[in-house]
Amino acid sequence: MPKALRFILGDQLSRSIATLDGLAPGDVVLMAEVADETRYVRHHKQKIVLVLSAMRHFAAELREEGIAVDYIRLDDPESTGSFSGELARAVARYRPKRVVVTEPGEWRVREMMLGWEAALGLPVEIRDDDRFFCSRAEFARWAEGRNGLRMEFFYREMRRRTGFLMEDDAPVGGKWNFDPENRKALPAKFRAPDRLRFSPDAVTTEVMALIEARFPHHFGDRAPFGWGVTREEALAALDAFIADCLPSFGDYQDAMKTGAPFLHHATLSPYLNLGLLTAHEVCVAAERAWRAGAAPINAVEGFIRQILGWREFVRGVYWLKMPDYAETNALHAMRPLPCFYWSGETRMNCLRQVIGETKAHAYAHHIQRLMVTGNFALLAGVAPREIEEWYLVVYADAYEWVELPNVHGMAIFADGGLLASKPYAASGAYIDRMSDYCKSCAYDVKAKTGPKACPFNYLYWNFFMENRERLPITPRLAMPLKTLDAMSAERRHEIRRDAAAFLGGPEMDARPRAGYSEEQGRLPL
Ligand code: FAD
Ligand code: DLZ
Ligand code: SF4
Repeated sequence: MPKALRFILGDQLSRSIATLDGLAPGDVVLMAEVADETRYVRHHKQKIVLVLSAMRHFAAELREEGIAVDYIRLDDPESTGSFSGELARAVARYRPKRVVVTEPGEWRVREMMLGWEAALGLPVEIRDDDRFFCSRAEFARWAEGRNGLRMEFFYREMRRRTGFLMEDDAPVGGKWNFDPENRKALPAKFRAPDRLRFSPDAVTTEVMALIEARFPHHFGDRAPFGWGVTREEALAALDAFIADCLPSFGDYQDAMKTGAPFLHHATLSPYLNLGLLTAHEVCVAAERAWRAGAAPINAVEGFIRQILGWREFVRGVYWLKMPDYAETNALHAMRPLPCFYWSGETRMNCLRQVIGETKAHAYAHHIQRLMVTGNFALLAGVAPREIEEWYLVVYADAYEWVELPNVHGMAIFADGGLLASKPYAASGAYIDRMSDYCKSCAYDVKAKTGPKACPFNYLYWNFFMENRERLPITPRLAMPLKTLDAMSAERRHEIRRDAAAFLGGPEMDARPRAGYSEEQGRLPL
């Protein structure tokens, strides 16, 4: 009889996971591919392949160490299809004295976990997930008594606490934030760095065939699949990023270019979120590059801020505010998600490019997510649940703890300003400045109204007219609101007219089109 049954979930693939602390001879590790997790949303095919292949490799590595692993595969005919069901079956098989788990990344799974002790009739120890710099309790203490939660202040606290990029008690280079030096447009003759991609091995190829057979209608292309599925590959991806991309990461952080989906971005989020890399080792590698003179401070500070700041901050907000957080809808957004989010078929070239790359790679970088697909959903007033589900489906790195605050709070302002001080609303001019998309678009980015005008232009002003009373009073919105107030009645009328025509027109069709199967969309299971 094992003393402990240790249950490791699909995004807990770290050898240092708390579940394995104190592992003793005779203990059994349980891992389970379960149907419920593969379809609680219709994940991108590459996301499921990545998770299941990484799980299989992780189990094999534990076994090589001599650890007893009971691994349930998706096609196991006896499988109950759920975490709770598979744990109950394993408890019946092994009759352990206790179950050990680490807290999960999603509220819905935590609710499940809290019921296990009573359902199984034995102790279930839920351990803190110590792979983060800031525990849930520490974040709650930091947030207590604060009027607004602002990432920048949290980040400074984390820099002090961890010592990253600090000299004594001061930030290196004399500033906390080097963003003013970042975010340049790409030079005309720019060539994106070559990126390390991984060929599917036998395990991944087997999972790809399984996923194609079981989920042929899920969103996204199954191939080419270039993600790493082991810790060794994730470490190679980290090394390649530090050497080839980090030096220019800051400069081109906000740039977008047709045919260059990854640019200088890390593409490490799927590995971080699965547990194949730790946030700590990624930040250490970046700081080491700066100290060795291999990358400038604006790049390294900008990169570390994303991980030590934003990633920890959104997780803190998620656990502090759930479950009510997901229910807020501060801007009363009610529109269904247009069909083109699934098909990519739209005349708006920026959206067509970003959705196309998302289908091809289960990836888009931050500015594409925030300022193209997110910005459009914000301006068009897409209902929070509809757009949140899309983001949870389509990206290889999407788990609710990180997806929800980024979409609900940052992209669509549905939390009314808890996470961001103002909505990230932008007109076509921003997209034109940061990308080459507008040059090949059916719409004219310079035209403000009329049938050829870029929809982002009139939707932007329509957004401020529609939401003026719901927006926070902040100096950061002073400029657009001043311009709006000075706008003539005639121009306001034109904007409202064009916005209404567009929002009621064919681009916004939310019904599946001819040749576009309902199965491909987010429609109920
Ligand atoms: P880089 O740009 O190279 O950044 C480095 C690392 O910083 C990332 O790997 C990531 O771990 C971290 N990071 C950067 N920004 C954020 C952020 N805002 N929140 C959390 N971590 C951050 N990230 C996810 O991991 N999962 C999601 O489901 C997700 N959904 C998003 C939805 C929207 C609408 C927006 C605006 C952002 C979302 N992000 C999400 C954050 C960010 O866009 C991705 O982490 C990033 O694009 C991943 O690519 P990268 O590894 O190349 O990142
Ligand atoms: C995302 C995912 C998928 C697609 N499949 C599995 C699975 O079969 N088994 C598993 O343990 N985990 C899977 N996951 C990751 C879980 O959804 C994730 O652990 C929870 O959402 C908690 O964050
Ligand atoms: Fe997008 Fe407008 Fe530019 Fe077209 S013109 S690519 S719709 S921003």
